[in-house]
Amino acid sequence: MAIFMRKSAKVINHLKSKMGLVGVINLLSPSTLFHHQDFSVAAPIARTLGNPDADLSIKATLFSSRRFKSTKADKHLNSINDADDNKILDFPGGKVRFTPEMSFISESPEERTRCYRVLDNEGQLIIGSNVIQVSEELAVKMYTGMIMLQTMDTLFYEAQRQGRISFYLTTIGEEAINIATAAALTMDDCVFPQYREPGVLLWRGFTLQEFANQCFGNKADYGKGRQMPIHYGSNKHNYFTISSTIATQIPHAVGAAYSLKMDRKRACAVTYFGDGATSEGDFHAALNFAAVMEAPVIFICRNNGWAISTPTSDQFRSDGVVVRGRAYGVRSIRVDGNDALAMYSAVEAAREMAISEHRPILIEALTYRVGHHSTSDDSTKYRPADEIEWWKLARDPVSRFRKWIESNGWWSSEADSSFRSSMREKLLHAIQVAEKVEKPPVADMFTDVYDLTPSNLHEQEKLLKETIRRHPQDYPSDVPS
Ligand SMILES: Cc1ncc(C[n+]2csc(CCOP(=O)(O)OP(=O)(O)O)c2C)c(N)n1
Ligand SMILES: [Mg+2]
Repeated sequence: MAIFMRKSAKVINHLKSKMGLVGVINLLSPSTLFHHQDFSVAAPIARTLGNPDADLSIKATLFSSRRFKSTKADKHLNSINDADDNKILDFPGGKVRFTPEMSFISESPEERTRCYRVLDNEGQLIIGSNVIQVSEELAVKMYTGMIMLQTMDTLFYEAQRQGRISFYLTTIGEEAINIATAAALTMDDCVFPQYREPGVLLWRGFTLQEFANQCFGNKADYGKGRQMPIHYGSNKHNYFTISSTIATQIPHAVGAAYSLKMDRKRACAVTYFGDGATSEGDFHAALNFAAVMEAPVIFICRNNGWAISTPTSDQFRSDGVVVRGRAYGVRSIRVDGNDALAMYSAVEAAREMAISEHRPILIEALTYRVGHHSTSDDSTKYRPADEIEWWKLARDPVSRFRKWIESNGWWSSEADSSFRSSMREKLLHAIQVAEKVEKPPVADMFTDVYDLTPSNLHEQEKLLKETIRRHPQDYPSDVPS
């Protein structure tokens, strides 16, 4: 910063009339400029220069020049003064050492990346663990959050089986990833979910009634019944609406993260996705984009072993997802996704790094999809029942966390059964209310995209209404026109 000020003092007066602020900023080394604290210095200088759009032009200039910065790989080589062209290739992307050895990089590491966990199978804290302290109040809130999620899964799943809602998809086995990651974030962090993360929205305060309204697609649903059940979204909770099209949310999160950085917010974007989503081009583009633009985004991959009926062995040949981070220059960690305390600690640390260091972080959470993919699937057709049973019983994240809070004296069997039954009652009530609320009118299907509805949509609306009139038996009678 001292260099910045000295350079500025000498050159600013000279350049003031000729180039304006943009020119001055571009002369400076990007590494000096892009630390968080540097913005506060650059802005007043710009104002002194009499630039009315100072804040705006600084932001635009700072972030656009950053694109051309080279990678930081091998700092040691960069510090070597010896310009021996026979030993080192001074490549535009950074210096590279020559070698006479013809050595291919192995396709697999000698040891698979280890998995960070802090609670053992019996819910005991592993001695020497690197863990972030959790208070009794937060731990109990996390546990009860997981119970609420289980209750939602049980009752909505039953409602689908009874034909009361058209579709559902559970998070069974992935409760810890849902709740513990949400607990480590703040409301200013923008969430870009896939579809198996309703627990994040639940943690943020979306009510049981709001969940039920969406699943029943009634008039109170924010999407006006235009999406299938479980496609939640809430502006108020900074939770972007779910899109079933796999992986589309991942680049969106990077763009949002970049915007948060430009606005100098102390917040990050967080995106969730499954192992299957990593086969989409969007995943790769997003990681690369985030690394180059140094966007404060946390990528949380729920590697649950399956993408509907496709096992991970048919999905990728790398050591899972965590190793992709290094390929793109993204710091990464593999975590036991069934250990709520480890997930909480990893996300809290990731958030701090993402925001204060302006960098993306990739977290691969190893877990298992205990339920069927959705109510349209029967997973016993393609995977052994004992595999499901083992994960359901021996590796259940909720009972592991319960053992830990009970061993701390923070929870009891009595508290457990009374909480579960009161949750069940509240949700049953919400379901009954949601079911009775009127459906949105058919006309709503054709609004909210265009400012002025185009003629082809008018035609489609007319045609649909005529068809309903001619074939009333094929359409629900409780939907107003
Ligand atoms: C672009 C796209 N391709 C295919 C599908 C069909 N599809 C829906 S879910 C899914 C599996 C996704 O698996 P994963 O990302 O591992 O998430 P999980 O369901 O295991 O949580 C597929 C292939 C889709 N919705 N979108
Ligand atoms: Mg999966």
